[in-house]
Amino acid sequence: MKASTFRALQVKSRLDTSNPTPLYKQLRSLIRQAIETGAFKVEDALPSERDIAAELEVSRVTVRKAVQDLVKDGLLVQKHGAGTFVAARLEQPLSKLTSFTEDISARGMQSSVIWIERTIGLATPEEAMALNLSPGAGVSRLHRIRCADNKALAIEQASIPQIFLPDPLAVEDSLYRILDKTGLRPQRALQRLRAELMQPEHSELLGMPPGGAALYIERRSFLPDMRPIEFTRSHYRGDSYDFIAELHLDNQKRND
Ligand code: 16G
Repeated sequence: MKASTFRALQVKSRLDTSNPTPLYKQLRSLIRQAIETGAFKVEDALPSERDIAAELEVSRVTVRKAVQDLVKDGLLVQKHGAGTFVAARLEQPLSKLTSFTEDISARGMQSSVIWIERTIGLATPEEAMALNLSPGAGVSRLHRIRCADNKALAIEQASIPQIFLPDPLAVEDSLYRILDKTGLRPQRALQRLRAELMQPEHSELLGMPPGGAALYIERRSFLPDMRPIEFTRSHYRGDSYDFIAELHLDNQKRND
């Protein structure tokens, strides 16, 4: 990307010195908009700080502060010696029942796990309800940070009936790999998504500023005989992950 891209987007004329909002914040939101609307493409290199400052007739400090904030928010990445780039977003089709490990490796990236907890406990009322267990039944709990190429993307808390996963320590990286091995791979899942603000304890674990956008996802998955096998609650960084749903016109309408 050249500094002239900023001209094409009329960034300079949209910066308003009479506005009480500091210039770096105005510039930050204009760059954010350009990324979110696709005007700045994923993995595009940003022009140098000096070129942007010259093009927009603002100080280099203004450009630096705007860029640094967007790096902190995960929209831009700085590669040592190479410059600043628009960060890649990961896309997951909502209709495929895949695992995190599979999703990430399908994109040519390396997935990894930072374990917070792997324990056995008695089902809470919420877990018992979600997993169709009697109160007090045993559950294996996996609490972990999920990373792609060492960048923390989500915090995940999975509960699996203990009868299906007697030893949570058996899961070294992929839960679905272990379930596959024991013939217990889920076949169907229900997912509920909602937007949330990143909670302070999560933002710290994901290395992003508190109060940023996050996506909460709950997955309940089932074995072919409909017994629930998994109840997982995930908090994804809102700035790095897109969930894509493919929609079809229903047959009734198609025949109208
Ligand atoms: C995904 C699933 C999660 C599942 C995990 C298994 C979503 C929102 N969640 O993260 O429910 O437990 O994959 O991944 O997609 P693994 O086999 O890599 O542990």
